[in-house]
Amino acid sequence: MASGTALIYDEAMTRHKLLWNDPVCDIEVPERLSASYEQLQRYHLVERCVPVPAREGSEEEILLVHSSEHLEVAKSTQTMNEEELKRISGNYDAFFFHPNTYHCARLAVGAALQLVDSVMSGKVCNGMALVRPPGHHSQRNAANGFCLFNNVAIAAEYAKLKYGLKRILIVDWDVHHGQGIQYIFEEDPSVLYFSWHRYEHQKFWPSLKESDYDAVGLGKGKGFNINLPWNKVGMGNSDYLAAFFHVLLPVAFEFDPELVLVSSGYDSGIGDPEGQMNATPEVFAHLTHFLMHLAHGKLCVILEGGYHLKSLSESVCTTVKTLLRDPVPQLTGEMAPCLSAIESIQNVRAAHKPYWKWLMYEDTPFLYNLSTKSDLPGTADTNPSTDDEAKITDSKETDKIERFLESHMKNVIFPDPPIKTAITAGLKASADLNTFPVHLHVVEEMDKNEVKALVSDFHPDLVKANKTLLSLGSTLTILDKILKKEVCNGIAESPAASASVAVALRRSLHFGFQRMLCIFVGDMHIIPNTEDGKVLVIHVCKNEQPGKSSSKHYIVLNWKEDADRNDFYSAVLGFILPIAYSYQPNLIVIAIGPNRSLGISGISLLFGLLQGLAESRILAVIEDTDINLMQSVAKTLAGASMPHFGVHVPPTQEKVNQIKMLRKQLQQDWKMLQCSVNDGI
Ligand code: Q9C
Ligand code: ZN
Repeated sequence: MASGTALIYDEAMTRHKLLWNDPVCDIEVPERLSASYEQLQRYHLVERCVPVPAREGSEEEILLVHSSEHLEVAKSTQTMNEEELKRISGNYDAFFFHPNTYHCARLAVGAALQLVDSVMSGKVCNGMALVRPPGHHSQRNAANGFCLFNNVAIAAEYAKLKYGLKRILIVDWDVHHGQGIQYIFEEDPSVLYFSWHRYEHQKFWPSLKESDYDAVGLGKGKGFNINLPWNKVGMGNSDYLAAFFHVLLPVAFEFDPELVLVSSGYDSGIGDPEGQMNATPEVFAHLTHFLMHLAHGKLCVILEGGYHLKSLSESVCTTVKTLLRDPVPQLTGEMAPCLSAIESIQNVRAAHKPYWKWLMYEDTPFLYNLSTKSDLPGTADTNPSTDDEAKITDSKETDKIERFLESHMKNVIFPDPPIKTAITAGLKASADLNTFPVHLHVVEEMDKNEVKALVSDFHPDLVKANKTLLSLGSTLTILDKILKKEVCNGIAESPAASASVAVALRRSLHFGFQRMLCIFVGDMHIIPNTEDGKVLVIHVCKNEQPGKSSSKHYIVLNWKEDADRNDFYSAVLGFILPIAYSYQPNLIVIAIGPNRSLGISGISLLFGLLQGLAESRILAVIEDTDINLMQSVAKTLAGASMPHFGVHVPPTQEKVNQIKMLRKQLQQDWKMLQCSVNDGI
């Protein structure tokens, strides 16, 4: 299984620039590329990546997407003088030619293809290409919106042709609609295109009817074009996460792509003069982390827009850091999507209900009367986001944003990469992890008397149960490594998981942790904790727990998964992750007990996705000794490879209803659960 992250950068792509005055185009500057690369150098990320050279895309490759007329026009600009360049640029909406433009655009195409080749050949697992000019607006026969050739669309066609791929996902998180990509794949069910974009009821460029949520694709391609229009500016971290939880990720898991391409524009980040959004650089780490769980981790990130140099380059860095599997930085501020975002999410879910099984039983009606519809254009500065960062944004004051980012990023990028996993020697041997090319930290079990001394502080009653006491050894040693930040995460075996967890929680509380998320999978007698609010319990169990129903800090999720029915992903994405992100834990404990109701792939997915939280601090306590389970959890936590999470099947109507009811009951407390405005707001 491939590991490693490719980085493609060629200084030659800075040689395309605007030669005359044009206030529309003057933000697309060469420094976008050089500043991003320099920031990667400063964080010592360049040296951790596999350098891959760019190359010129061939004419044949460009013709996979574009007309020969378009290619010839582009080619002819190489020898033009400034006057001719200016005249021909005027034929397009927001584009400028320079004598070097054609060469740079061919390098941008070739860089994207080199990245696809590096990932598909197994040379690396994922990677990023820093390219100019960008691509997603360009069309078969036209340059548009700073784009000449559609780098990402060509990469998708190339991957289909050269590697015979049948399913490619394109995620376009640029703040503009990549209408070029939409047009190219509109009728193609083998390419699923997702784009969110500033829309403001069609007031925002490119102001197209077909950028709205009801453009779902054409003919055989129906359902494979997903537009999520933002009708207000100021969208922030929680709005973007809600879009992933409630729209993109469930569809993407059902689609099961073989390769994921990102049209990676950072004009959707804070400070950008075009986007006027509020998302901070860390959010891109989370978005990247989620996408790494698809297509066995085969992820190609290709630069599009991004015009605030500081915001752009910091976001590029959080993306690359995540591709390299460093811990994902914690988000700050209240986690709750704004009303306008929820309305957009509800509408796109309603539009796609006919095409995706996961939505089949959801009753999400269209909202015809949007609360934001009456907004006058230009009053856009009112900030709908509830993020506490929101206050910072004032579109004009980019210096202020620069200073904000300067101090903000100091708290975000922490110097102790990469993820290290603690296990005991016995576990390492029994799960056959010896040939495991990752950072395993083998620990000695704690001495029995030491355990006794520790436990008597917290749970004197447990000291009497000698057998239980013995089993706490590995849990406590591993927890201590996590608390002392010697490792990120770890796996403990314990024949008495729930007792081990109770002790671990008390110890972590004592250590100063304020919010601990504790997920129990299987039949376990959960020892109740007294410190309400500091522990959030989610119990995933086969059978109803008599006398227990869900409350704010104790959530019961009855879930029965047969061996051949992998439907837990819908509960993870639509329920557990939103709650976990609302809570923002600083430690996660996952206990796997007997008679568990989930398959190995469901459990691994849980571990994988929750790693985005609590700076990846996860303690796994596993009661049964299923070697395959141990191995899979160890691999997921240590990030050796992206395990295959199995083929995902849509949930039954019964399960959908169950989640819907829980969502209704809990969304007041856990706001990231909201995906429609009718139920309960
Ligand atoms: N009044 C990318 O981010 N704005 N392109 C045109 C016309 C063009 C953005 C405004 C913005 C293009 C790749
Ligand atoms: Zn853009």
